This record gives sequence, C-alpha cells and structure tokens, in this order.
Amino acid sequence: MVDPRIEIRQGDITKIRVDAIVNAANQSLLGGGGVDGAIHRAAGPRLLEACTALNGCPVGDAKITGGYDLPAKYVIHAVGPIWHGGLRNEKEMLASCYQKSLQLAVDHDCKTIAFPNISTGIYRFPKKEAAEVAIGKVRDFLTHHASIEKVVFVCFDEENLLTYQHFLDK
Ligand code: AR6
Repeated sequence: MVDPRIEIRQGDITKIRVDAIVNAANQSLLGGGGVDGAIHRAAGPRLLEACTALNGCPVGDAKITGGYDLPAKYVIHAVGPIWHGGLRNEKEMLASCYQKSLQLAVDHDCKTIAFPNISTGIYRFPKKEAAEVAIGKVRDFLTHHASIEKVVFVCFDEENLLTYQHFLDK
C-alpha cells in the first residue's frame, strides 16, 4: 500500500527543511556520534543546553527541543534500543520510538517530519528488520492522523536506501 505522504531520500538529515527532524539519541540526550553528533554540530550549542534540561530519556521514548541553527523548527530526540539479538523486545522498543516521535510531532502541530534510520548504526539493529518496523509504524500512524502531510525517511547509506525502496514498493 503506497501512502503518498511517505518519502525516501538519501542524504544528511541536518540539511532538511521540515517542521521536525528526529535524532537517534542515547538515554543521556547529551550527544554522541553518528547522526546525533551531526545534529548537535549543526544545531549549535543551544541544543546541548536545551537537552541538559530534559534529564535524559528512557529507551523507546522521545523528547522534543527547538532546532536552533538547523533548518528544522524542532528536534525530536528518540532513544532507540541497542540490538542484542532480538530477544529483548528490541522491535517493540524501536516501534515505540517511532510512535512517540510522531505523537510529539502532532502535539506540536508539525506537519512535516524526517526520520533517520534509528538504531541501525552504532546500535547495530539489522537494517531490514528496522525498516519493516519503521515503515509499519509510520503507515499505521498516518492512517489515524490526517494532520501530518509528509514523513521523510532520510537514508544516509545506500543499503538503507535500497531496503526502504524495497519495502515501500510493497
Ligand atoms: N543524516 C542522516 N542519517 C545519518 C547521518 C546524518 N547526518 N549520520 C549518520 N546517519 P547512528 P544509532 C545514519 O549510529 O544506531 C550515537 O552515539 C547512520 O548511517 O547515528 O541509533 C547516539 O548518541 C544510521 O543508518 O544511531 C547513541 O549513543 C542511522 O543514522 C547511538 O549513536 C543511525 O545511526 C545511537 O545509535
């Protein structure tokens, strides 16, 4: 089933002009490597200041800040699970990240939102399984939320791009 509100792009999420970009953060919310590091660098030091006031975030949940020097108005910091082989509710926690992020976006009147491929880098979540979870959750959420106009999956690496193209064509 194709929802015209879902888009895939390859590139750097810090460059995208949407209402909210999602960050693949860790529980401290105080920055790190990967997309988290890139977002903090591009948003400037006010982002770290805002994150410090949030007192961390549990796995499977998300918190929101401004976007500061980014083109995006907001950053939604989602904490994905570390992959441990799949027997520790990793899929459920990943699905919860997408659900909580989308709900925060709606609560802040965001109409356009961009996601990175949460947990598929340093946290080693298998890309195919992560894409199925992400696309499934976003499709389900969109059927119940007409206010969202666009969800962009920003794929940094080609393997993720091809995986998303494969599942979105189904
Ligand atoms: N734009 C879009 N996607 C990106 C970018 C970018 N600029 N840079 C990397 N990616 P990762 P995780 C992709 O490792 O696995 C941090 O240290 C990357 O190719 O950033 O959730 C946090 O603080 C991959 O597909 O996040 C946590 O400690 C995806 O983003 C930990 O890493 C996610 O990779 C979180 O690990």
